Amino acid sequence: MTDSASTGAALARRYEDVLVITIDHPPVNALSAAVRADLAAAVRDAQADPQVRAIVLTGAGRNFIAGADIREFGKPPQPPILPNLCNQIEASAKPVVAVLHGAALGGGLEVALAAHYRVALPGARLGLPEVTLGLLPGAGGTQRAPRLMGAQAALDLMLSGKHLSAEEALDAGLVDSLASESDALDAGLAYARQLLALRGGPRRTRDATAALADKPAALAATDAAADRVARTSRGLFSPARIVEAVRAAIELPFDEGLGVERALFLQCLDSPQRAGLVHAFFAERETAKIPELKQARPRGVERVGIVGGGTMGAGIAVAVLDAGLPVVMVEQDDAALERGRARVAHVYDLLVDKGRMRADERAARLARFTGSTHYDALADADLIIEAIFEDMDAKLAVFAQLDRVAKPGAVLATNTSYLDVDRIAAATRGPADVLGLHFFSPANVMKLLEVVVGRQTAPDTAATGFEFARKLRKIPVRAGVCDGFIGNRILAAYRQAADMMMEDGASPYDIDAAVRAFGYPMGPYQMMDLAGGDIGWATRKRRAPTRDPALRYVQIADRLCERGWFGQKTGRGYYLYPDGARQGQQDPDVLAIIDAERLRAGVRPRPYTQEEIQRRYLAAMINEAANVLRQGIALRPSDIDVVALSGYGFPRYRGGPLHYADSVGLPAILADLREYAKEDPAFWTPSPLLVELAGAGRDFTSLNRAA
Ligand code: 3H9
Repeated sequence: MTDSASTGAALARRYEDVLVITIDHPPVNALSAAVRADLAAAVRDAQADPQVRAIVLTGAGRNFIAGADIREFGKPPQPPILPNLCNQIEASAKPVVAVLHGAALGGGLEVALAAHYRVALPGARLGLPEVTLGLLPGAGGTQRAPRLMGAQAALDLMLSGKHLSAEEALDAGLVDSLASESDALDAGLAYARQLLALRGGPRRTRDATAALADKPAALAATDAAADRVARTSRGLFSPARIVEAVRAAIELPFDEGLGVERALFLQCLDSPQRAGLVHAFFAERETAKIPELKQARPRGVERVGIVGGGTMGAGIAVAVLDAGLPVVMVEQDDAALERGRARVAHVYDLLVDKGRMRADERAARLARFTGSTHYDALADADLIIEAIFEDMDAKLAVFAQLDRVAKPGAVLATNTSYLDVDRIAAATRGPADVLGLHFFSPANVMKLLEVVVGRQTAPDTAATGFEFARKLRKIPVRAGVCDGFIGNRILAAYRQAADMMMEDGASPYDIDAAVRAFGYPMGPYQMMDLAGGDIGWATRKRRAPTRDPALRYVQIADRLCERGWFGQKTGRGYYLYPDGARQGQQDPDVLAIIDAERLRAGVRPRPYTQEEIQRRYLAAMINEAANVLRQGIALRPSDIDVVALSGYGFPRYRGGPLHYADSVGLPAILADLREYAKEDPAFWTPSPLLVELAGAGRDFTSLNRAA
């Protein structure tokens, strides 16, 4: 090292004839305006400095560069814009080597593709995940990636948003070499010195021709991708634009292709889908910021006990085993325990059969699993999760046992989806140690975890729930105690709205189609058929004595259940499933039952447009969400959005119900609710929070900022 010239966010330091530029912009070196300006200045200065013969680009901390600064989207662009910076790097007269470690994503990878050589360190993750934010790689990525890896592989990378390991990136042609050093500076200097020794000069990606040499094959790959996108992208805007940009890379000279990319990028940037997806990105990172984590440290969790080996218990066991923790499962008898063990093993068997897991990995996970029919086996557990059926008395009996056997300081959790966690906690001598951990089925797959904090739950117990979720790579959302917590409580409201529309004239098929057209993967009646009508039926029967008589009760679901039509598992529900078909067919008998119910209830059916179905469904959802927020059951609006997105199929590009409400405008939602309330004030009365916000000209986003 000889001298040093420091800028703010990009530090330039010369090591003899090699200038190392280190992006230093925590937490992830995102390419903010300051970073771009500093990087541009450092590259420019290097051209003029006769002592510099090569440039190494690297990132400080754990990552190279995680991409454009997502927080700048939607604000006026500040020069230099990233595509120009990439062109400037590529135009350097001195060779530029990018050393990739940690995340080299989006604009970060695009900077690397504009460099002349790329070296990846072990553990590096490379990707162009812009599609997950409603964008396309807009700094030359759609033009340079196909020139290095071919159209097919580039399309796969950009349309999936997946990350490649360093080895995969080498195989794909995205990087030139894997470093054996784990230090980015050493690796970069070694590569640059070798390059200079071999008299290697700039080698520009824009000039690479080999990967696109077979033009008919490249065009065929884009045609196939266009077909696939049309079939599978469910209303998403950016995937088709990505395909268009890659086609330009094949057909047009480089600079013209860049022009096409820029125009398409700006279209994506302006789209409401981009706003929804970026909202979802940040919302998912906000949920873990809870007051309890500021007040207390989580307790250590090394051993986990699970009571119950049914679908939920087994799914939770798999999630815990996958996180590298041991599990002891307790069931009431040997047969039930054996079924629980078999369910766990079955998940891994399927993965091995599909080639997604090696047999030795399966064996290692199962080796961490033990079972017992005695509660005493839980004496060592730091966290015990009860996952038995939804019956308060049965749960109270389990918690009485846990109270007896759990070691001091163990956290006791219930996986109930709606029962009163405070009542369960009160059955123990240590209610401060009790919380709810509401997993979603299949528990080893679904990302959402509602962490239910009861009246007496201690801060360190709540913090432990969040830390445990992090270990399991789940998205934890803090929920207060109420019937159904956040997700199921809001679900009950919009299902009720759907049922009322069904009795008033819309068929379940109309409602499902409208909800799918909004962007859900399936409608509420398809969902009920999939989950099994018997579960909801049992709940309704249990709740019948305490049902609010002022609320309308639609009995159509009960009529189907009385016939044993529980959905897919019985071959019919709202739909028919002949010969075990997964895709349901409309059932005239169901329509006849609905007609009979309308007669019985004295309802004269009327037609519903798709738009009206969607507006009522969403209005019910948003109104209940506002009540959930007002009562402090959710900490912030964006937490509710995350619950809907990651647990209930709300279309991600719409950002979640409350982001959607803001985009429609709260006065419009309120006007709908007031209109519907004329028919049925008990159900449709607007939430006082909604009235207040709309009256003050505010939106839900303003509450996010305040949270
Ligand atoms: C793009 O590049 C467009 C270009 O093609 C064209 C431009 C013209 N910006 O996730 P973490 C924050 S689009 C701003 O918890 P991890 C994040 O919010 C971009 N902030 O850490 C969080 O903040 P806080 C394409 C960002 O270790 C903190 O960093 N790139 C950005 O679990 C830590 O994040 C992507 O889509 C950003 N780009 O995971 C990559 N990224 O602490 C997006 C993160 O206040 N990022 N933050 O809550 C990721 O996938 C993950 O953050 C990463 C680290 C894997 C990097």
